[in-house]
Amino acid sequence: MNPVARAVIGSLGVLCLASPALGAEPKSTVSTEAEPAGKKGGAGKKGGGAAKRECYDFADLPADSKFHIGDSVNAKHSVIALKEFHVDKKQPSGADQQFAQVTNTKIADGTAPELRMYLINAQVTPQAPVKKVRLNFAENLGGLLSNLEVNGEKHVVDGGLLQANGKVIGKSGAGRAAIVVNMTSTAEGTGFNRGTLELHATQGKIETFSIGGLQLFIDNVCMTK
Ligand SMILES: [Ca+2]
Repeated sequence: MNPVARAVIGSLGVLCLASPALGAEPKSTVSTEAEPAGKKGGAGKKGGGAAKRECYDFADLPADSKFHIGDSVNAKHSVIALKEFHVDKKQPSGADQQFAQVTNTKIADGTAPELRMYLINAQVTPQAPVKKVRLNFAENLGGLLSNLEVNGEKHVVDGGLLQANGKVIGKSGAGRAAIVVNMTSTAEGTGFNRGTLELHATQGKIETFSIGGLQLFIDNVCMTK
């Protein structure tokens, strides 16, 4: 675990919010897998230097678990800290009801459960800095306002996460990352736009990243060292 993650845990002291079973590393919850074949030519190799992708799918958290600003979640390969959402760069939302909740749904096109966020940010600190991040998201058309952060550089994204596609963000001392957003389906009858968000380090590595929204679902948070 890197010092940043340790500091987060130490300062919050709520590593295992849900149950002691969180430490049991249920197999269904996390996975470590090789990058898809063709990317590095090393799929399936173990310990041979091939890039490993580690994913978290929220399956070890009890349904309906609710988290608020200041809480943190042990996500096996990372720590997820719940942080204040900003409506613009200098203005926190200040809402009373901001929360994140484990819901038994798959609105983000992942596997139930997933994490629903309402006016809150999930800041992910990988155990060790990573080169690439990929996650599923679904954003509610009723309020297309999002926050993104890489290595401490925060951005407010208005009009849907697709607006951030192609941007490069991140404090240069730690590293910067290019944002790649692919929309996989539109709101057609559901009220949600769905897609994947990727971060590709262009300089240094990704030490922290955040995503949040007015009403945003995320799942399958995958990271490649
Ligand atoms: Ca899931």
